Amino acid sequence: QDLFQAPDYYHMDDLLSEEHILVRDAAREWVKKAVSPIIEEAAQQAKFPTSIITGLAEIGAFGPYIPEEYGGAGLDQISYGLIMQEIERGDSGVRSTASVQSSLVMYPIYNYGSEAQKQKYLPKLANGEFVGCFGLTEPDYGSNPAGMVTNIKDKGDHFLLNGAKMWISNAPFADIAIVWAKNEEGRIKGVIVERGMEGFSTPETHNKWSLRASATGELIFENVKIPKENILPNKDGLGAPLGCLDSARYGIAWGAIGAAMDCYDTALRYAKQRIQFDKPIAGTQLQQKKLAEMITEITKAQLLTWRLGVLKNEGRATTAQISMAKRNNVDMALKIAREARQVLGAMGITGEYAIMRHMMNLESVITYEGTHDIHLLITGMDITGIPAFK
Ligand code: TGC
Ligand code: FAD
Repeated sequence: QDLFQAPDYYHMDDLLSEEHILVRDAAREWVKKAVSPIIEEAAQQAKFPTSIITGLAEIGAFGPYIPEEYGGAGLDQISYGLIMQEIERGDSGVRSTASVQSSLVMYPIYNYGSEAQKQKYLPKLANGEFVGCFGLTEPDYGSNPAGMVTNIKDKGDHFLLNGAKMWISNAPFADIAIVWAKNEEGRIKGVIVERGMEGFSTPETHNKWSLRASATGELIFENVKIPKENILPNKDGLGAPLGCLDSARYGIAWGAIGAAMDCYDTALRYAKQRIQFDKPIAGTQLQQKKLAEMITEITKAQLLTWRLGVLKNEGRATTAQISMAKRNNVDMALKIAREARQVLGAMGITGEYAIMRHMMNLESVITYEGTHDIHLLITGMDITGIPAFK
């Protein structure tokens, strides 16, 4: 049974509108009903639970901020964040699916696509009929996507796409892929690749110890014929995929709070019930230190992220501000997961509780969408004006 009680130490709910609370509570209820009962088995079996796709669409997790005329939920950025928080409370892999679909597939089509592309893809992505993926990372270019070698060549009435992407969430079953590739001038373009195109394959990556309920794979392109109308016409250059990452990283900042909340809530309940030396372990100073530090860090992250949401709604959130929140919150959640696991003793290593699954998932979350180091370097560049990457 899912007993989750969300911590709200500083009355953050007072800062939310009625709509935010309605959207958040609907997502919370859906996670309790549809994710919590099945997610442990899906993770143990390393199988993406396809049954959740319709529910994700119903709670507005596919394109929360995409206008309703294209099938999106037409919500603001705080509602988007709250949905991600609730989903990641269930599992980071499920949140990954929603993040990729919304911010890495629908976002570029909505912001850089033609009207025909928006009409063709957005409503089907919003209702879950189509699932998409986003190919930026390559075997030799992870933190440095500017070096990518995947390329398109103009053949008159079409392009030919060649290359490979690696570590791509949703790749094994995605209906479409937003792929970033260089043209003959070395300019990065966004390409919509559809499953079934000749020369396009998506082998699955096996043996992960992290994000086991999310399917990860490669995207391989061998002379794939791309119709010219499948190129995103309205933005090119590295800034195009980086713009999508801003939106996804913002959602992850919220999502990580959800995972942290779940670990804290579980550890608190367990510590109050677990008797050792004739008293609850929650009554010992050592366990109180762990729990008190957890709620302090969650509260700080909630305040940081809510403020970021306000800035995002006003169109003022910068890439560097988003990096700070992604980096801080994922690191915070991972540390809380490790501490919470210890509070549970041996029980903490079993699938009876979600903590170890959260901990292992967060090892991917701290690496993808820009590693912990890269986000620190983005802050460093922002405050000094000097990029230290190169
Ligand atoms: P740099 O020279 O700084 O910038 C290149 C061009 O981009 C522009 N730009 C932006 N535009 C829009 N939004 C942003 N946030 C932008 N940031 C930069 C910039 O103005 C420039 O424009 P132009 O016109 O002059 O070309 O680029 P750099 O090569 O020095 O790289 C900077 C760095 C290291 C920060 C960047 O490469 C980076 O963020 N690397 C990390 C890679 C990464 O995060 N990959 C994520 C892959 S996707 C993923 O992990 C999905 S996981 C999904 C899930 O399951 O949830
Ligand atoms: P590298 O870039 O090789 O980094 C290795 C180490 O070196 C890291 O610790 C890094 O911080 C450090 N490092 C790198 N450069 C510097 C520097 N200049 N200074 C100091 N340290 C540095 N990508 C997609 O495009 N789409 C997806 O859907 C997607 N999903 C993913 C799902 C999972 C489960 C995982 C694990 C990854 C996914 N990724 C995806 C890839 C992810 O974005 C990359 O793994 C990430 O950007 C890091 O690249 P890398 O793994 O090649 O590490």
